Amino acid sequence: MAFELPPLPYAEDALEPDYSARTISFHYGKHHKTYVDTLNKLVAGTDLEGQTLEAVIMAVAGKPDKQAVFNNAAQVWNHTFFWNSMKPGGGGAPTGALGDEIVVAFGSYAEFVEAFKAAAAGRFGSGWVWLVADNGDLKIVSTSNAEMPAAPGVTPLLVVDVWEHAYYLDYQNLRPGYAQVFFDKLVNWDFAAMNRANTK
Ligand code: MN3
Repeated sequence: MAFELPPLPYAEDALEPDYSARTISFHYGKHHKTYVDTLNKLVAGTDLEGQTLEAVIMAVAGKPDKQAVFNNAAQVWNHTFFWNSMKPGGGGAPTGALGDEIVVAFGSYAEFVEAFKAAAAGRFGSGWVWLVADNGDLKIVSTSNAEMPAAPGVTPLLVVDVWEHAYYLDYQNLRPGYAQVFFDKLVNWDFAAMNRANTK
């Protein structure tokens, strides 16, 4: 069975005005869809066909002759994770256990956001910035292009897409401003807290 573009967890205009329907129409409807379509073409007729997305990613990671498969499979996974990292009416400091952990790890929510913005600004070219649980410790990590945090004991909790296509229509070149709005208005802490709980 071919890979399918997962449904968006909200309507395309649900994050207006902070993340526009126009951006989502391209980012989800074109970019994310193209990764799915390309992946299906690349695995057709190979022993990867019919496997789960996660199994394909694990099977080809680190193999230079399978770089194109990895790039497209990882980008399918990363984008689905990104859509779930936002929600209508999101944003603001998290409450509960995850909120307490962020204060312990970063000093305050504001300091966490500043550190995340610095990681976003510091990612040269295209990539992703993640909040992860690293063997119990919360950390901010950034990855290049399609890469995801995959070290043993490292679990992604949420992600911000910092490819230009993720923010250029709404924020032009202002990547840190986009990251600020992500944490002020868009972030889905329920999703991050669920992912954190699953690591315990
Ligand atoms: Mn993207």
